[in-house]
Amino acid sequence: MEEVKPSAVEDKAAAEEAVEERVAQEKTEDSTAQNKETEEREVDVEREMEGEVEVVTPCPTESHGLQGTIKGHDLFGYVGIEAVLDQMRRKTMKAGFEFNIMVVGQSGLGKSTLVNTLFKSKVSRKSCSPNYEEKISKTVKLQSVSHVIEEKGVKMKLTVIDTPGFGDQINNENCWEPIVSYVNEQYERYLKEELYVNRKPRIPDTRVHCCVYFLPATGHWLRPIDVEFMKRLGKIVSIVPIIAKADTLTMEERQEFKQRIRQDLNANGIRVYPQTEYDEDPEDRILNDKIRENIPFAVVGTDKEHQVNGNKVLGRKTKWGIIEVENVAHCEFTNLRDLLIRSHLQDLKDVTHNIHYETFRVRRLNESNLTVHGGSVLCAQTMLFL
Ligand SMILES: Nc1nc2c(ncn2[C@@H]2O[C@H](COP(=O)(O)OP(=O)(O)OP(=O)(O)O)[C@@H](O)[C@H]2O)c(=O)[nH]1
Ligand SMILES: [Mg+2]
Repeated sequence: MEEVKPSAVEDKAAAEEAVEERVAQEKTEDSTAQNKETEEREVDVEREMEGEVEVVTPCPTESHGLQGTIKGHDLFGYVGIEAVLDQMRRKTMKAGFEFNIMVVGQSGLGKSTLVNTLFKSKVSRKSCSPNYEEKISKTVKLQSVSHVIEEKGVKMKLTVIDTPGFGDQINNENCWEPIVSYVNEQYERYLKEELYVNRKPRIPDTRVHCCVYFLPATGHWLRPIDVEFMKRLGKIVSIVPIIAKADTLTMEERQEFKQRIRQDLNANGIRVYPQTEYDEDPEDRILNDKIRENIPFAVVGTDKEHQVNGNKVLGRKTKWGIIEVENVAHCEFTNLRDLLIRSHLQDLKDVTHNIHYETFRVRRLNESNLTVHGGSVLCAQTMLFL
């Protein structure tokens, strides 16, 4: 049996005591450190509240002075930038917007009917009214009628500028002149408003955003009056040529006529909307190329509804059946409506402002020998009023 020496027992007891002492000391040190840390954190919070400490949030991308794009997945959480679209939508809905459309073509080509079909309301008065007083004169005299159309809370002030009498005279020489003058007068008006020192928060916009030119469905080619009109007006306004009363042509005649018109437009250097040079990006180009390949749209207008297979459709009833205006197999009315309202309305306004009005503005300011440096804008305004 092994003998336990007293000294060994004493040693063990002493060692155990030392361990216990060290653990106790460590515990005390730990709690002191914890207390210190807590105290320090409290001081930080206090200083932060007093604005003394700058809290720096780590940045996911270092830009080093270069412009970078921080995409949604790089953000720490939802910021809400996309809500700006709702804000813009709400503002536009409150303020509404203006759209001014001009219709040009010989009497009886269906201008009023087509505008009423486009906006599904009586926005253009038909001239074949039995009331003599209401009969429109047969000289080129421009008439503009405005209506506020509201759909799903969005208000649009639509102005239809009619040109009764265009091309109706025996001598149609210079019959486009009143129309050119009207378009330029609206630019002039806008320019004057822009040059005021105290401008209106919103300048009333009477500029022609689109000119729909009605070609009679002759099946031949462009007439000299069509060429002359579109050549001149194409430089100052967005022109959309259409074949009116297309129900009078067979499908083959329609295709041939369209082809011939496109050739004539090219041969005469006529610029119609949408112009290739104003396409903003490749996506725009693809969409607009499809439109360009298909112009002028062969359309049919009506203000009557008929029953077809139990559904009410806009159409023209003949002895042989109903020509459905909104049926793509019957005519290209929906292509025209899509272009003017559903896909390109804002672009038509942008092209008017950024291209046509801008060209006019530069020319007018140059003509008046004006500069727009600093205070000389006032001088521009004074001179334009003289
Ligand atoms: N076949 C056919 N007739 C149409 C079409 N659109 C209109 N019409 C008819 O053509 C006639 C003249 O239509 P309007 O819309 O008054 O023609 P407009 O060009 O406004 O005539 P003005 O105001 O005199 O310049 C009316 O009897 C219409 O019903 C169409 O697409 N096809
Ligand atoms: Mg009319």
